[in-house]
Amino acid sequence: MLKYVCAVVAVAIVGEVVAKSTFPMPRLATSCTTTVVRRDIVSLSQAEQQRFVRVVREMHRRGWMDGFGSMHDHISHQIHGNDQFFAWHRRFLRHFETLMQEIDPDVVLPYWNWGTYWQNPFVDPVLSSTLFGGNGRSGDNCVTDGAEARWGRNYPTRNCLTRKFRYGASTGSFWPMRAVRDVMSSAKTHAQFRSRIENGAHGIVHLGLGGDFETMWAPVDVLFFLHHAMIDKIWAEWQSRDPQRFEHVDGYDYARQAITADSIMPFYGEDIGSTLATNGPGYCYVYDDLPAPPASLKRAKVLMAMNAAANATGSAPRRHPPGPFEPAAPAPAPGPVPTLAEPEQPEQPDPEQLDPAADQDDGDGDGDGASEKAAMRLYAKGRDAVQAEAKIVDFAPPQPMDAGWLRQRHYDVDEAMRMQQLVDGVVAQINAERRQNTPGPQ
Ligand SMILES: [Cu+2]
Repeated sequence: MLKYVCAVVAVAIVGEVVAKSTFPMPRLATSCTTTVVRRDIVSLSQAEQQRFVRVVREMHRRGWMDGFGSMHDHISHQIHGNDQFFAWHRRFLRHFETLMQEIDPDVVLPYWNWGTYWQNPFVDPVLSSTLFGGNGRSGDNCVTDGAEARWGRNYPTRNCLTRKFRYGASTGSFWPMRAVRDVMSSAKTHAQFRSRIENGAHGIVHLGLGGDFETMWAPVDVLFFLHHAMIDKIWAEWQSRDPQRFEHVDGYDYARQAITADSIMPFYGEDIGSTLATNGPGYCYVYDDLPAPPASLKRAKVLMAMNAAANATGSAPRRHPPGPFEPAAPAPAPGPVPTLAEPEQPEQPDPEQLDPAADQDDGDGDGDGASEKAAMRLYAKGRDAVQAEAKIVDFAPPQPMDAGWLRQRHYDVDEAMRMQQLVDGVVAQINAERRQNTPGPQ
């Protein structure tokens, strides 16, 4: 009984918070007029990158990033640490992408392939001032370079957008794709795959960037959507290995109820089955280096009919549990978003900064302790610099995620430890191969 009362109070509080940061929630289309390709952001032309940045700056100006951060935070326990994770985030990304396309219909959400520079994210162009900027500045952790330089946020408090790298100047290592693909091969069920990815490759990026990025309102940072597009792509690749995975899911929701493709996603009120094919109705995208899901999925056809019927009657989307969030109609005037300085004009990308060989070693990290300093020096050297010195220095695996941090954010500590062992093993293998000068896939 007490639990029930608490839930009602929580919904009332949520309703108030969201009322301050409403943003549009367009219904998804019932069919695809075109199917777009989501690409690695570093493979976009400079003009395409600038166009994307213009759109997300406009979304920020309208207060929509606060809306995404608030929404994700308020239902965080329903969408993490259980098997709604992949489907719900796919829907959330599509929500973001449809709002992007309201501003510029030709812009597509790119992904951040953190696997490219997993052993040295410090030199990743995505974290450079050309794209999404790096660490927050010392003192207040405000992001001051890149597309989101001097951005403010209104959720959960009025503040600047922050990042606080895990080791001072360095995020620490992320997961090599080889370890991700080991998980793809070993996980046979959706629930296994979800748990291993969420508690491994996914979590380490949130923890490594720190600041707002390691909180449940992380979607105030556009980079959240690029990171989760990578997670979504990893799910899509695992799905592509067995056509059954485009039609069925298994596992449990936060209330330990078994989930199926008919289960309803929190907030959106749509069934999980509607998310399973990225090229299905309402989603209409594929990834640049993955095969498109087969066109003749039974499920997609059923959904198309269901959505068409819902649109024809104009009925509101179903909700489960009673959704605290209402679509904004019409969109309210956005509240003032604090900024640290005058908004900046989009910068001309510096081709130098996109050069993977560019060595940005500052060599004097400000982390605590000698071992951290040593680790940071290693990260900062970078793969290319190391090779230029013609001697092999071992890559560092990602450092274990702190158990307290994991628990607080609905992660599974035991699974995270198993994933740590897996990635340690893969990185050891990569290092052994490099020492033998017989590099394998990374
Ligand atoms: Cu999330």
